[in-house]
Amino acid sequence: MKTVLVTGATAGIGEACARAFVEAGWKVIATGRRAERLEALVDELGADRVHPCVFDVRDEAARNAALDALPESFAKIDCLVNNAGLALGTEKAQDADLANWKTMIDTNVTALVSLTHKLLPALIASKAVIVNLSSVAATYPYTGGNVYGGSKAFVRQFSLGLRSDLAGTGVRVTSIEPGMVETEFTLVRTGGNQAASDTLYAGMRPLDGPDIADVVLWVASQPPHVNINALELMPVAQSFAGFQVAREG
Ligand code: NDP
Ligand code: 8X3
Repeated sequence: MKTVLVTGATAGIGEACARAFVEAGWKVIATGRRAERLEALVDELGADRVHPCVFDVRDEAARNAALDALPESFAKIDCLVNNAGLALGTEKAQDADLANWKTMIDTNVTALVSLTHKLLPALIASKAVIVNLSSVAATYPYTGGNVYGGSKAFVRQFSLGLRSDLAGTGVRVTSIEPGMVETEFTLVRTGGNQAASDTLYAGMRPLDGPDIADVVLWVASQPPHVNINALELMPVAQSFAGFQVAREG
């Protein structure tokens, strides 16, 4: 039975990935800060199939301690899903809170590369699949996307660079780049504003966690000679807007 490590499995896309992989016959190492949600996943899916790891991905000591303490039955990792991440704020750069910018970079960039670096020897040994959650925001800028989009552009380019470095190892790397997915993402981004989240997704059908989990599982289930480099997806109801022009006078 194969094992996947999913960061940010307490909500949204990561939680859906945990369920989808278990249903497909995998074991899951599920990480996140909210211990009670990970325990609920263990209760639901079984302690033989889910190993909970409670840590803040930005906390190097806690992260390394949890990874060093994986039980034998979860120690060989066949797939890493770097999913934990967030956006904070929708303000223009000139109005943004620098602390929010630093939190996004610490979580979406620094923690992701640190966890990946720690696991790389094991991932090479098992010829694993690495799936990184980027975003359409990596490619298409929008007002207020500033550092969030920049962090996801990093994730996309880091994924492609990893592919290059890992040539010949059998390790595969994929950047998944979704548009609007209704999860706790907007609640987190707006500091807990449920009305703002509801308004964003009102009157249209967004993607949901299971939609993305299906794609992640499909990527991880390809035969060993197939690498999906990058995969961008959106709800049908979401598409592209034009450039803006700041006119004088
Ligand atoms: P959710 O807010 O629903 O879930 C985010 C997950 O990340 C939670 O499990 C949370 O766990 C975890 N997480 C966040 N910060 C930390 C931290 N410091 N330490 C540990 N875990 C952390 O959002 P989504 O499921 O939507 O987002 C998942 C990924 O998908 C993110 O990288 C996001 O950027 C990306 N994405 C989302 C899109 C969307 O529209 N929703 C579109 C494109 C990409 P906990 O709080 O328990 O620690
Ligand atoms: C999340 C999608 O469009 O809100 O990455 O940036 S978007």
